[in-house]
Amino acid sequence: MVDRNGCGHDRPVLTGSPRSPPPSFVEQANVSDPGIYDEFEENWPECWERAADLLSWRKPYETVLDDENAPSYQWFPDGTLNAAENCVDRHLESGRKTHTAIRWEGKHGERKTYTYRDLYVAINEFAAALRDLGVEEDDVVTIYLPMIPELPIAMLSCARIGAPHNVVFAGLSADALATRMDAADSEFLVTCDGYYRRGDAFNQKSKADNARLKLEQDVSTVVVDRLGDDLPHVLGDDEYDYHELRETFAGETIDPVPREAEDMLFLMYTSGTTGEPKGVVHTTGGYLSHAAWTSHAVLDVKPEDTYWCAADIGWITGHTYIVYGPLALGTTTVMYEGTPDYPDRDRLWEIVDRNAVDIFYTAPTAIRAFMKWGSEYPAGHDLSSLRLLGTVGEPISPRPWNWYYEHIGNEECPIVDTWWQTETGAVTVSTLPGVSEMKPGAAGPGLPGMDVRVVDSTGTEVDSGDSGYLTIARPWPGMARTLYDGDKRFQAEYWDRFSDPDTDDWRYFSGDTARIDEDGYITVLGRIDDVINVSGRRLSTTEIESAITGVAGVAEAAVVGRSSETNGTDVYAYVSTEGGYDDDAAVREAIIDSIETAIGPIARPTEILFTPELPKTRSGKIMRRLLEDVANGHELGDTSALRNPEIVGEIQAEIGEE
Ligand code: 6R9
Repeated sequence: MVDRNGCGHDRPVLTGSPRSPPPSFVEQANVSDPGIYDEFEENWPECWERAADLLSWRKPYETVLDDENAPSYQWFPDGTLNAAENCVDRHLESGRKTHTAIRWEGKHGERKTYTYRDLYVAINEFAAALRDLGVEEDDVVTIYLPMIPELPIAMLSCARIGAPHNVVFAGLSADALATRMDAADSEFLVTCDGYYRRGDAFNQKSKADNARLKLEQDVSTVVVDRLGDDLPHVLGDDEYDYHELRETFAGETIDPVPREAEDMLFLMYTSGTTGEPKGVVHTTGGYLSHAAWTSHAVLDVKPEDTYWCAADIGWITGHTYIVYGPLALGTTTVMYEGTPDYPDRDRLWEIVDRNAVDIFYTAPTAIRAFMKWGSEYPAGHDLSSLRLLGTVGEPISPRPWNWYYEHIGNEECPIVDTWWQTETGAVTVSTLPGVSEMKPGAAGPGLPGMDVRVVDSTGTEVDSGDSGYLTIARPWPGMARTLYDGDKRFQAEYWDRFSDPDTDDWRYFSGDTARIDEDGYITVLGRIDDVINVSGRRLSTTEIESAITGVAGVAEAAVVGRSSETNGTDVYAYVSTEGGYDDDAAVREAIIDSIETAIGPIARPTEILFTPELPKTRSGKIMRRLLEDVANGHELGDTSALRNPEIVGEIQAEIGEE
């Protein structure tokens, strides 16, 4: 742990004071035996049977891991199963027919509840409809839907008939949809007329129509009517109404297709280093085992819980922790259509209160927003049902961590800071909430069975306290198997950097840098491209950001490099302050002081620019690369994929005035 100040208070530290899991949590935790780490270690890879055994297999597997063709590993390769059967059918058989599977909270206060039986009926009927449209096993079905129940229904219907789904986040553009459908050779699309954004009806179908015009292949399209009279639409050739299809196939049942464990369950496009999206391939047996296991061991999900992962299903977090993990365990998963501040900034806490949510999982960007809005919003609601909190997606620095712990968890809920990626499928690095001490600012050690290593540029493990590249030296069940555009790119993107094929020594490289402490806890510092070189010294922009966000009054910060004749690169900081703090001069001084204290004068920014907001992607990640272009006066690329594109112009105007 690094605490250069010794005193704490509002000073930046990389990790805060450790906290033990509350005894009341440990008593009831799914996993509370610290021996689990040794148990996995001594019994690897068979230890992963614990994950696979959370599922129902049609044909039991005999082999756990086949590493013959590494790094194309195969997990449980001789077993067969069906993901939809695991997420739905088997819960009916175990007497949970009337248990709520999905609780949907609509943007304007509408609510819908799907029991496991309702979900069963829906996915059978829609699976029958898809088959009737010509979808065969292994055909890729693209789903372009916002957070409405038809999204998980469509995913599970595809899984039922063995058709891999390719969910494209609803907020992405027509071009992005077309690129992904083209790359995946997808001839089927499930979309909707539109959805509500803020108060307005937003036309989704016109984006889908534009995408289809760009494609060479014919595309059969199913349209869900979300908006009714608020946005009338007409169906063209080869377009079908979802609700009519459901009526046509009412009462129909479709036997779940047994899939080999290694058969593709879905495809998910994510951004890569080259700008060409990468189609990450996930399989049925390994992915589902890892999703279920981590929901059980890390998120402590129990069938009787009401569990809420406040992400969007259009990204991997929603796939694994809104749909597959929780439903495989037979729990109640909450799905929320809207934004955290609509109609007011207490919307999420109102939902937690009314549904007596047990587990809440969100992203640091949301937590920083809650902190900025003020603790009076959660304080107005009864959050005592909460038992566990989680974060994912970005590093969380100690200040927001502590705010979350105190104001949402009432110092009674452990927080799991879960590091993972689209490519890892499910959580890879995190504490086990019923076992491990938490260190605010550090995600934790690798999960049992994971071999996470922080290495230098030669692949040698760094000493504790040092930083390096975050790699994984052993395979795991939920790992991506390949990229849809080929094994070659898969190997080049993730394996070539640190592996030695001659000795069959395979190392997965995450693209992240991290520091590891004496207990093996990992603090993610950023992507490799977040490292800047100032006067020959390597600095992590994330580390500087952590120092800035440790200052009272600061809400968020993004640090980028600006080319400089003297230093090679200068530190350029964008900062947004909390409401109520408008004395920029005082905050500026405190920021400089804080950075100099945490890292040294070398990291002192040459420029600190105050802005009301930072530009963010729709999944909430700060667009640092764009800010870097702004700082350097470069021409900007397409900003339409941002959640708040208008802020970029405001920042440019501000810079221009200086
Ligand atoms: C699940 C998800 C992956 C990248 C990853 C890393 C960052 C995710 C994090 C974290 C620090 C955490 N990241 N979790 N950084 N602490 N707990 O977000 O997948 O969208 O593919 O992003 O997100 O940089 O490499 P994905």
